[in-house]
Amino acid sequence: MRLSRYFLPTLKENPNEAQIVSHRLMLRTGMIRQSSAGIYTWLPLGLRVLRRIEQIVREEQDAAGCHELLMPTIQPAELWKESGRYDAYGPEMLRILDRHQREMLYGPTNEELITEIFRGTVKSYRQLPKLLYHIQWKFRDEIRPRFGVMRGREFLMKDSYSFDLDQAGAIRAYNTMFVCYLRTFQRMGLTAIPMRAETGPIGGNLSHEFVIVADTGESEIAYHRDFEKIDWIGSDIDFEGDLQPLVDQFTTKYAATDEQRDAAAEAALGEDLVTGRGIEVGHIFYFGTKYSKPLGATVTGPDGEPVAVEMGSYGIGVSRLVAAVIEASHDDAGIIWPDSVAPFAVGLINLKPDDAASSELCERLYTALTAAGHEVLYDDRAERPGVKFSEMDLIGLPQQVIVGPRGAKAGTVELKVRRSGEREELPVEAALARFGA
Ligand code: P5A
Repeated sequence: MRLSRYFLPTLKENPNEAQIVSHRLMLRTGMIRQSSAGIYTWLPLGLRVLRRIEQIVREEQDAAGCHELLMPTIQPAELWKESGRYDAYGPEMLRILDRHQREMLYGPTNEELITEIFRGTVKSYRQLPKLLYHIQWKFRDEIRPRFGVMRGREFLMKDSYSFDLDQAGAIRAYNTMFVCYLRTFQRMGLTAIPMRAETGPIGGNLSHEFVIVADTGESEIAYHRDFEKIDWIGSDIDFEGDLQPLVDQFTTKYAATDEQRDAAAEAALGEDLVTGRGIEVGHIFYFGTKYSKPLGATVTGPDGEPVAVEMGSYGIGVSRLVAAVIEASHDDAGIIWPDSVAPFAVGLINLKPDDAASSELCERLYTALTAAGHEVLYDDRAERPGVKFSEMDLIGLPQQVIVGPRGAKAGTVELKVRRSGEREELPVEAALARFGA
């Protein structure tokens, strides 16, 4: 991508309305624009990151045996009256009348809708278990939308739903998602700590929040140091096998929110206790028959009798994760994207586009890197070098390739690693070899 043709409306100054670093950096780098309170447009750079995060979430859901579908954003109120949540959800729900005066709503979550789909299609226990998910926009009329996409009113969620014949099956599904979540966040370079949680308006009696550690997190947390070993969950998980022992390794370790903290347990941990702040990026629930009973989602069991199916739901804040990754990975100069979610892998800086040798070399590098499968953002603009350096650091691409007239003449380029700041001058061929090009 040539920066001269791209749409990257960066801001020189820190926007006043942004109180936390991710919100500030997302506005400054031209990733998002506010449309109204808690509602944002995703500009090209932001959308790239959102899509990459979404894709990691999707791949890990698929690997866990979850099947993707896409439910609508607008739902009929009747279903929510059937479950009893229409009134219970209160003013957070955006209620809409269509032209026939029918009551509709913009979905804040989809338990009712998926249960309706299930009850109309699955009739026998032989068709179980089922795990379904979608990645769709939600609307919650939050009383205090704030911190940009961290707590928006419109936000992108991945929500999965499990259907099982009995509680043992439902717990298996819960464990599958539990492990799947650890893998998902790990791929984004995040340490996600599962914490016992309240079930709130979703319901049920078993629930975990997945919280990542960041100084600017909304809530205080305390946990066992072992949670920082994020690679203690391998990539070769057998989702068909018994995941309970693995889940137990996590759930038996100390992890507590502010309200749950236990002074005695913490004293016992001694050096192993870590305190910090956390951001909730995922939340899973087992709620049994809370929706299947009132909505009549039953299957014929092995003995021929109807059984209300056992359900759970499992959410990931996809748009929130974009901000959460930034909270966890930035410095004074700007964002530092982990490779797995970076909007482009390489930033190519042409320090003097009106120098023929520099521009020729840049074109060659751009073509070769792209051909080797790297996404390159090429700063070909006629801007001062200082502006180019600081903007490239600000948007935080993992690798930079810097070309100036002196190097172009000598056949060398400079490589810079954004995270460490390490710089190295190399012959062009050696630099290309680093990228497998
Ligand atoms: C689980 C999936 C649910 O809604 N129903 C379907 C269940 N859970 S939840 O905890 O309420 O939300 C799941 C995740 O969505 C993110 N999230 C938000 N992100 C941005 N802005 C918001 N206002 C917002 N509200 C929830 C969180 O990451 C949460 O864990």
